[in-house]
Amino acid sequence: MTLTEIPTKPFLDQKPGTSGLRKKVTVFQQPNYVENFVQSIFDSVEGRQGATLVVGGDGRFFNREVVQTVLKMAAANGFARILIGQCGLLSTPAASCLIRKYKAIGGVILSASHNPGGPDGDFGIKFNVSHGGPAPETFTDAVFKRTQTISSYHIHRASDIDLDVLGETRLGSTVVEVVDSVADYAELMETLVDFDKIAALFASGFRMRFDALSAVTGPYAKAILEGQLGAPAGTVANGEPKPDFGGHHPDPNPVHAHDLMELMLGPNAPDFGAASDGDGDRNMIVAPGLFVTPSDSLAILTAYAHLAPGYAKGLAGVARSMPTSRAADRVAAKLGIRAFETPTGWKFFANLLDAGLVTLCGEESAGTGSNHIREKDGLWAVLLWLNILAELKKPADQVVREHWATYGRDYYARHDYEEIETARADALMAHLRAASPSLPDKTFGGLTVEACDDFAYTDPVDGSLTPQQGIRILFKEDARAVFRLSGTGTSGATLRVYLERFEPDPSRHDLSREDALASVAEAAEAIAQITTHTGRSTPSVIT
Ligand code: G16
Repeated sequence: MTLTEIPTKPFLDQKPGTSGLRKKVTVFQQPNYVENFVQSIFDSVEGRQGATLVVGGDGRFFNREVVQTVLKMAAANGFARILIGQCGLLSTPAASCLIRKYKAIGGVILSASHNPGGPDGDFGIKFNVSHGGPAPETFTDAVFKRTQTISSYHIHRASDIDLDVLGETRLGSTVVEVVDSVADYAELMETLVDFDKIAALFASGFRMRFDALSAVTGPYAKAILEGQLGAPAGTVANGEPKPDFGGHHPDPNPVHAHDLMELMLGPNAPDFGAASDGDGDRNMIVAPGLFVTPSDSLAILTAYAHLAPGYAKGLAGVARSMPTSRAADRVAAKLGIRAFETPTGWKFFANLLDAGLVTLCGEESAGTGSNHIREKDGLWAVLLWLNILAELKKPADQVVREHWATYGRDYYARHDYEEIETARADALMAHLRAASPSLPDKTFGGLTVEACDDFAYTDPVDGSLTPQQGIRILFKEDARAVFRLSGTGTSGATLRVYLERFEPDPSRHDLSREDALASVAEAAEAIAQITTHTGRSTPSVIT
């Protein structure tokens, strides 16, 4: 084994997005590409000499190869100890859990989250810092700067580590420990939700389907739901992680988790349905006959979290990303706790969680989490739902309907226009920004604009300002349209249009989402001229 310094040169033409570097697999396969990015990360980690590092990925195509590279480079860069999930697997929440529990300086997580996998799919690398959450902008900026000047990287020339066998080996003076990917995470879950109550629920005949979409959550869901909680074998569908996710697009929404939707909306629906994404941080909840929007799920968890042991003392507050519906705010107001609206991106929750200002947080993009780690956590959300259902002893769809009856219903939909030309997407946003000041009091699609702005966020903890996070248009009819460009796509631009309308009247809680939101969609089109700008008359995906 030899320690080598390999000359290289700058390689990145664009700043990484909200969740690290995400590109096509073929881009990552270019000579030195992975090595350059990993070295740029390591060069930016202050205090890495002698520190512990967590490494793992979601098992997608190229995971195993990149894990070996990261291990050999971490050893050559002075880390004293590396914890790597068995078979190179760690869900994003499990990685966050390990970083915190073993006081690691951070973790390298290999994932492109909900993006498709396989040789023609996507790959990604992100760095989470010592609190277990995504690196803040200051760190990612430093990494990007480094990618512009990099001239060499360090690597141990050694044979591959056996990732399948638990235990310790050495790379030079660095200890590499292959750890059980599930055990520490499962132990943490047991401190938060009542496993006995959930086990009793399953023992009473309660049935669920958890669709892991052939991604990383399968082993976690099988071990916890079927293993520890006694759910019948087969409760977890598509539970084997596959490099191409078995052809699934591992984004837990009604479009991509269509098998689960069909089952839950059909005559033989079990009592509860759930799905998770590529790296296990997102979740989808489906009641029999009823898709629960992520925004409603956050609101319902906020209302009932105190029923689970980890939250029995009540919540400090709740945070949601700006495009997430305002359903959680209504619950916070009733509970008398604080509610925060942050830009899209989990990293914005970290300061609020660290400062103890919030206990729960969530996003319309199917992320829900709490102060137990610093990432969103798909399986945790499912377990908290199960705990609540076990306590309330009511069917899941009844819980949702009663919630609407109490707080009103926030009809919600997201229209995505994928892979549009970046210049056209930028032109649409520029048009909106320019038009914004003249919109108030004008009527579109029967709705009158009350106010509009380009969302800017001042972090209440460190005072930092994050401008231009999306155009919010508020209508006098208690409706809202939000426009922003995705930060996680890998080709062209994705325009997201978020439509929302509040309905307090319970006799109008059974409209279809299309009907309820028709006027908001019409107003959004009239204001933004989506068809003209994108050349598309319909969205690529509606969730
Ligand atoms: C990432 C962030 C999330 C954020 C999402 C937004 O999710 O971690 O906090 O909501 O991106 O995606 P977009 O910019 O495409 O709307 P993930 O699950 O991809 O890591």
